[in-house]
Amino acid sequence: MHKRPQNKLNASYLTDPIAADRELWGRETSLHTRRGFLKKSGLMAMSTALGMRIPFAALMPAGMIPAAFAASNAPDVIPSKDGLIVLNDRPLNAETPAHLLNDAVTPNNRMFVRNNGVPPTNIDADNWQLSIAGESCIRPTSFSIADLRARFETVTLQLQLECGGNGRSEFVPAASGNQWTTGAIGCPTFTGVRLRDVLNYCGVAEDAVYVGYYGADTHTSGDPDLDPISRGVPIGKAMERECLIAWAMNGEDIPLQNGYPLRLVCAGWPGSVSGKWLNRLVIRDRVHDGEKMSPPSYSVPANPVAPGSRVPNEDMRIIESMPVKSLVTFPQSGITHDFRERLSVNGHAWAGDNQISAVFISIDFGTSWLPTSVQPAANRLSWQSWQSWVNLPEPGYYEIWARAMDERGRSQPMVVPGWNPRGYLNNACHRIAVQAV
Ligand SMILES: Nc1nc2c(c(=O)[nH]1)N[C@H]1C(S)=C(S)[C@@H](COP(=O)(O)O)O[C@H]1N2
Ligand SMILES: [Mo]
Repeated sequence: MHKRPQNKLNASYLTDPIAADRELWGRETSLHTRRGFLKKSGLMAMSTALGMRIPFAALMPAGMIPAAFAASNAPDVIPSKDGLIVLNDRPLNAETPAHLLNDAVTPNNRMFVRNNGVPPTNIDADNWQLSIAGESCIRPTSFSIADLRARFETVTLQLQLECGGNGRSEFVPAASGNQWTTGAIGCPTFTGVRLRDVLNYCGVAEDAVYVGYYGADTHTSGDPDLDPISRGVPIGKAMERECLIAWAMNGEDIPLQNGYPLRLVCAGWPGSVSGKWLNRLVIRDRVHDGEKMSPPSYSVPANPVAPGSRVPNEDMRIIESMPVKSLVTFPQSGITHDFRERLSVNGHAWAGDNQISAVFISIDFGTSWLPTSVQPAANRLSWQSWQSWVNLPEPGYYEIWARAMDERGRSQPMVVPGWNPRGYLNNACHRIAVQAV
């Protein structure tokens, strides 16, 4: 495999009109002259490039170019993964195009892969050991997977995992790291035992603060003394009923790239807290200090900063619950549709530790919003599916935008929110392109 070539028009241009301009027309034309309206020449140029009219063009916000231009290249191939886009092959990082996430429960072959190091090989699941230790562990113990099955109640839950850097590609100035667009999210079912049952069995001391994980993957440098990643969660999160030590995904062995044979699943928080190839947990009397646990990793400025700022580590906070977000998973961006027929639209929405209260869609660049019907979650920390339909009034270019709101009334921004040095937590509305004919 190879590194993907940069898309000529990558998603960051969606929010950088000058760069988009330069890329599209070979010069800086100033696409828009006043807030909310495209300059006529820019508008015509866009319509020409799209090859169709934009009926709601006057409503298109400044600083945006059509979502149609963000379509990605043909996917690379990863064994046992279907149509995922490889962002990096060493370590392997691959995301799922939105239209391949249409299932209510994400299939194993469509679950994104985010590796920080090199996965273990020659895994012997029958002899896999998980040790529980740490300063605040009263009875350090080691378990085989058979021990876990025998000693604790087995539970199956549908749980959303989203990388903290999902959406990073849209930040301007660009943040380094995998340039995820929208596909570092999935919501399969996981089967295993509750983390808290195992921790309680091993005895959680009064002074316990955090639970950290270690996995069997190795550092890309090959140095055996370095961990690729070792993160964790505060003890309060670890003790929630939904935190699992899982050996199955959708009723099958967890795929190798997703942590076979055992992984931690602490859903609703950055995916990085859900350790793969799990072989050791530590109950800590302090905030866990493993690799990528402290700022600037998986941290954002405690207070908003200007784009491009340098932020000292002491001014950063570790990310906890992920923000409200949604995807349009049907139709696929770029389709052609007969404008006389209504168009079904559906997708999913999730909100970290919280529930979704509503999802709205817009076909006029966010000027008006239509309600959708939102399904209840399978269980806490599972995404919720939504359905709706639209009528496109006349032939031309349209975008469908989705916007979710959580139970606390917080909704997604239409533009990329708070710039941060590492490019985390972009929960801007998902946009797809549709051509009505
Ligand atoms: N041992 C280990 N656990 C890990 C990682 C890793 O590289 N090694 N990556 C983390 C990150 S950053 C994310 S987003 C999720 C991704 O899970 P997935 O690859 O199953 O989608 O796993 C987390 N757990
Ligand atoms: Mo991640």
